[in-house]
Amino acid sequence: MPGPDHLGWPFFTDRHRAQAREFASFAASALPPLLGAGEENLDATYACVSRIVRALGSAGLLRVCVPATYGGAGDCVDARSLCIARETLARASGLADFAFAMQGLGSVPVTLFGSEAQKRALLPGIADGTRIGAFALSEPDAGSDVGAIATTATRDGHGNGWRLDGVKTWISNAGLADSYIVFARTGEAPGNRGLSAFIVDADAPGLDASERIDVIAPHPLGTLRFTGCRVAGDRLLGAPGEGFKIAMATLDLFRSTVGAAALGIARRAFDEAVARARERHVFGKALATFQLTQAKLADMATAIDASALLVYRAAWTRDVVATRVTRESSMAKLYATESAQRVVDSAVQLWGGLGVVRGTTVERLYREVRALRIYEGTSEVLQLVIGADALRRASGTEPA
Ligand code: COS
Repeated sequence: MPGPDHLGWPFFTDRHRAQAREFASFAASALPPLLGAGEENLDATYACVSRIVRALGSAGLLRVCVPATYGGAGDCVDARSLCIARETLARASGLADFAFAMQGLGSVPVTLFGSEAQKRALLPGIADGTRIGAFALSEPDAGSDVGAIATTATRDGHGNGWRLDGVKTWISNAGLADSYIVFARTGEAPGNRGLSAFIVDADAPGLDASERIDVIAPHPLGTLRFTGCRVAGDRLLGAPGEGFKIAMATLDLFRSTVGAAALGIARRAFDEAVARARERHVFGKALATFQLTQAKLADMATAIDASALLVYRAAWTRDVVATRVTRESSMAKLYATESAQRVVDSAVQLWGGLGVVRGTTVERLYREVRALRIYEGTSEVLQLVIGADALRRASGTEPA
């Protein structure tokens, strides 16, 4: 896999370029034997993700998810490193990207808001791949509308513990994770302001994580049911009522990385399209010689570069300027995922009938890219966020 040219852009340091090489080398040599029949059935998919997490951990590649003090790589979690990792892994395998991403999403709330004891308990295992993480925000009636969360956390009357009741769904790594970051209503105020976050161990009494959801690009996904689930008082993350802020700050970081995964998928689709256009002959000449093909490739290449600019602008801004990047990460995810969908669709079109045959790479990419426009903020929610920000800026009331 050739090194992407964009690593020469001024957003990156030599450390990022070295990381990109490490992830590319893992994707090229260690990953293929781990994938096996990962899509054959859900048991195989779950087993495959476990294998990938352990291997990423053993190779030291999960260290970028965690600060150095707790077994990680840098002083703090670096958005550009996460984006490079996801771009590189997604280019090779959606499942590998997923396995990596969840280690970050399932631990960054602790990195950003956890107590020293919580960080020491959770983060080293995330960094070495011996502990699998998960992030449980969505519910059957609360996905985009976080303020509608109905899962409750009430004081359990025993010491300072809590009792969780409710249902979380669309939870990646449900049934596989060792612990979940769970958002629940503690009721300090209505809506967004009455939520709190908890670290809940997989074996907590009253937690059922057995229900799986089978999606078009299989990955470990399921529903969590909490019935009088006991959580100790020291598992509250941050302060009561801070849950919405914790969720949004985590998503500010991870939305750029979803854009990066989309970028990796788009790059792979582009490679496949170019290869097909050069090999395939129609009307007596290579598909690549037709101007219509070249126009398609031009649109794909331009969309890829524009996505890369938005993704790494957001990541660089978070790392270097260190401001809130709600707007930048929303733009990066919105643009990169929407355009990756079009790039993959064009690649399928260039592959013709073979493009929809189960088992071809572009067919897999077509299934893998779709969910990215939905999870961690639908395209429509991101449009709302960007639009509201634009209006605030115009009226001079933008957030600090
Ligand atoms: N970091 C820190 N604080 C943040 C924040 C962030 N990124 N985003 C919002 N906040 C704070 C705000 O500053 C505000 O605090 P004050 O009330 O003290 O001013 C508070 O949180 C509420 O913010 P806001 O008014 O912007 O929230 P909205 O109710 O308008 O947010 C949307 C609505 C739709 C934007 C939000 O619920 C959202 O992003 N939903 C999508 C969630 C999602 O991605 N779901 C997918 C499942 S996760 S896999």
